Amino acid sequence: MDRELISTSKFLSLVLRHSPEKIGLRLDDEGWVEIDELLAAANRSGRRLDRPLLERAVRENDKQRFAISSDDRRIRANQGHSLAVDLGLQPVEPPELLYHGTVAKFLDSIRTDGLVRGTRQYVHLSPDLATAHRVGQRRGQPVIIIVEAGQMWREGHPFFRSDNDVWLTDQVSTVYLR
Ligand code: HQG
Repeated sequence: MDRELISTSKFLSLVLRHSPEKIGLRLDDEGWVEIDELLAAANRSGRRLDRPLLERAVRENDKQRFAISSDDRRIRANQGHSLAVDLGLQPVEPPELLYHGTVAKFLDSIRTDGLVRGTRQYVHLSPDLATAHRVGQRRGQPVIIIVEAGQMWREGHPFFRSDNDVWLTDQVSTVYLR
């Protein structure tokens, strides 16, 4: 992604995951917003954004963070929300192991409390080591935690997979961490 797309992706993440009210928007219960309304609100707030740029930011997004509705009128974030939105995801059996990228300074707390979702709606888990590595790297030297997701599932913990292949669950107790 070039700089303009990265900046646009960050703006869309802020508005579509966390703080739509910052530009005077409201998401519907499923996290969608009308694209025309989003463009108008963005421009009113001083953000230059038009439909072609928005479409590039969705299409060329490195993590496919956003989705446009099938009628081309609405947009939402695929995951990462702190707002309570219903993504309509059905529980799905995860692979035996999933991965969580973090940094050393959180480990003591994670060993005590397990993985907690913090401000986000879910704990986010990666399907492979390389992805978890990239997630951890956002905060410094990455540390990877292995999650016994299959065992969790068999013991009744729901898992969801977002449209961009991020695994989501409510929390991970220490007994499932390696
Ligand atoms: C840590 C990005 C202390 C956790 C990524 C993480 C992902 C604890 C941080 C997505 C803890 C939360 C989510 C505990 C967890 N004590 N710290 N008990 N349990 N933590 O950003 O998973 O680029 O909310 O390890 O790629 O890092 O935004 O979650 O370090 O997919 O699309 O608390 O966000 O995607 O941080 O990242 P975050 P995350 P995007």
